[in-house]
Parts: sequence; structure tokens; C-alpha cells
Amino acid sequence: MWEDSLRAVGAEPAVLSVEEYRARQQRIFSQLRPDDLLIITAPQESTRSNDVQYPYRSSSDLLYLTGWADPEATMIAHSEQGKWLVTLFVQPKDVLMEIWEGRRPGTEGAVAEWAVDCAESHSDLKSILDERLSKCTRVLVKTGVDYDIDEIVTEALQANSRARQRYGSGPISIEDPSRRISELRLRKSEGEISQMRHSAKVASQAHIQAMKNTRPGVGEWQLEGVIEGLFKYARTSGTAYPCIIGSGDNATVLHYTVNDDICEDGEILLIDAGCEYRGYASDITRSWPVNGKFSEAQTEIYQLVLDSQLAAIDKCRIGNPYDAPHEEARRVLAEGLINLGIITQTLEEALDPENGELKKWYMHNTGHWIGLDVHDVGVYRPDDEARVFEEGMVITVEPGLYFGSWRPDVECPPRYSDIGIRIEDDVLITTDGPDVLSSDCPKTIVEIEAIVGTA
Ligand SMILES: [Mn+2]
Repeated sequence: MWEDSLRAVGAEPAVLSVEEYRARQQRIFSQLRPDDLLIITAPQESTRSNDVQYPYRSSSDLLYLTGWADPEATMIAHSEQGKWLVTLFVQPKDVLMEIWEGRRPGTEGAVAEWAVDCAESHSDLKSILDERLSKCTRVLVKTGVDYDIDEIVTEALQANSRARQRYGSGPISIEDPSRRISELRLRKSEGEISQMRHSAKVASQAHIQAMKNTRPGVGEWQLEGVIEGLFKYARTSGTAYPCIIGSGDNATVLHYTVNDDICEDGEILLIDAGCEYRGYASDITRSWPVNGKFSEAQTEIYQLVLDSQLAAIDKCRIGNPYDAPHEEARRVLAEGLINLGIITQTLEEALDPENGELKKWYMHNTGHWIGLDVHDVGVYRPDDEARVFEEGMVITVEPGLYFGSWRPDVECPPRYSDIGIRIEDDVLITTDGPDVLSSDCPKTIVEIEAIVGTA
């Protein structure tokens, strides 16, 4: 039923190779000492209600280093005679469990098809981990993810502080490896970019289908159904975050996710929706008129946000600080709002973080890293210096303006009452300049007016 959308998305990219996962692991190992023990944790399954679980999503670090997505998995790595060995703890083969819950690769499957040297049953985790802990001097583990592991590691640290006095062995210190892994995850490989481009292509088609199905009287939830349906139809794992589908004054609530209102004639509809494909997120926002035609006032605001977004995207270039797009978007928006008479301050005054009027109507940042997490890892200001764009980084660019008439803190200009516009794309930094991964998603006024309501 959505064959045209699938055709526009195109073929699925190749899956990431075992060699790529091996190379990622080696880049971490090369930073470690031979007597370190690395533990990569993943959250335990979580109950939705009674005996129903939430759909499982592993930790992005475990996905990044192994690609293993099933629950009850932990990776550990230690060095033996100069060679780092990866052990993955997994759910073992178990006919009865597999009849009920689905088939498992088991330990044999893990060794055969994943980038691991050895696989063990998750039920043996404690005994094997205890043994490894007694032989290391530093543990690299992110605590607060898997509480069973926190307990095992804490016990080992306590027991060994006693044993060390007698035998001189056992872990002394604990370090969170996240920052080292974040540095790697921040720069995307070609393989990762293919997954992310595919994710953005599916999300673009979902927005197009939502545009086509928008007309006065449609429910926000119905458009949510179209978007989530297409995500599944295109074989992604679904949404990367809850869809934001806000019409009228709901478009002026940044993270509106109730999605239970009727879209009315004359209103703007704002949709912020992205999918997750093989772990990789897309994050796209578009805003369009419910009746398919921008009013004069809506055009003024829409075109201003679009101009600011295009100017901000142009700042996504190697060597620019990560916040250059934000500063550019702010400048264009403030100038535009002064020209429209919405702001009466000077440009410099309007941009002031304390007393500037811009933040009344534009109160969020212009972007965030995106990858395995929709708000992806990566320190923005290492050593308190703005990070500079490098090839392979992916950032969202998403300026917006929000004139909520319901807000008690500001006086909304009546001409722009309840206009909420955000335009968001996912932008890859390349040697040839910005590469918009979500470029299939229409955003000019002419393009949008030609699509809305045509289904
Ligand atoms: Mn975003």
C-alpha cells in the first residue's frame, strides 16, 4: 500500500561487517593498559505491566561495540599475552524458552557470527566476572545501567581491598569508559552513514505520507498512525522517540506528545518524528498548514524559520565550532523578527541571553549530535572549548519560532497567534560541505503546498 514510498527509500544498505566491530573494539583497546578489565553493560529488561515487557532496546555502547541487540547481554574484554579477548555473555540456547520467546543465537551463534572471541551463558556471568575482576587492577565500567553488575564490581572492589593487603592483587580503581567510546561514536564511519541515510530516507517518506493525509478534521493520532505504520512497513524498528504531532496551539509546545487533538482548518501542524534503523536514529521536523495553503502571517514566520535553517546548515562545515549553526540561526531569526515588528530591540539587544527578546519565541538550541542515540553522545565543550566540526560528525539543525497564545509569560502578537514552526534536518559534515541526510523531505512553501492533502 506504500510501495511508492518504499521505492523512494530505495534498497537497504549492507549490514555493518564483523571487521568494522573488531576495528571499533581495537580503537578502545589501544587506549587501555594490559591489566585493565573492560565491561560493557546493557539495561535489564523492564516490565510494562504484569508479565508483559517493554520492547527491549540494548545500550548504544554495546550495540556500537558488538551489534548484539538481545537482552541479558554483557561484554567484557581482557588482555592475555598482549592480545585483547572479547567475551560476550548471552542468553543460552534453551528449547523451552525459545518456544515461548523466540529463537536465540546462543553462545555458538554469538561466536560464529559476531565480533567476539568467546561467548558464555549469562547465568555464568557472576563466577566468570569475579575471576576476571580478581586479576585486574582497573575496571572500566559504566555504573547505573545493570545493577547486578554494579553489585558484583562493588563487592570485588571491597573484597580485593582486603585481599590486596595480603596478596597484592585485585582491582583498585574504577573508570567510566563512556567518554572514550563517545569520542569514537561522534565520528561516523561510511557504514554508519549508510544506515543513518536510510533511516532519514524512511522518516522523510513518513513525513510526506503525513502531509498527503493532512486535511481539516483529521486527528493528530491518525497521522501518528500513518507515520508509525510506514516506519514499520519499511522494516525499521519503529520510532526513535515518541512522535510530536501538534496542531494549532499544540504546535507551540516543544515536546507535545499527547497527539489526541483534531487538526482544524487554518492551523499549522508541526510534526517531529524519526525512526530507528538497525539502531540508528533519524530526527526530522516539518510544519505545514492543515488546509494546504499558508496564510500570509504563516508564510512570514515559515519563510523566516526556513531562511534561518538554510543559513545554519551552511555553517555545518569542517573547522567551524559546533555552535556556529546556532549563532547563525539566532541572528537570522532576530533580524527577521525585528523586520516584522515583533521585536522592538536592536539586533544586539535581541540576542542578549539575559534580556534579549528572541528567547521569548525561540527558547531551545539549534541542534544536537545524532547517531545510535537521537540525542547522541559526544562532549560539546571538551576542556570548555567549543568542539570544532570534523568529517563524519552528524548534527541536527532545527530552528523554530513558537507563538503560543496560551502562554501567561508573554504577550503573543495576535497576527501570529498559535503559529508554531520548527524545521529540522540531519546534517553530515563532509569535506564537500554539509550533506543533508534528510534532504528527501520537502520544505519549501511551494513543495509543501503541492503535497498537503493530496492523498
Ligand atoms: Mn532533534
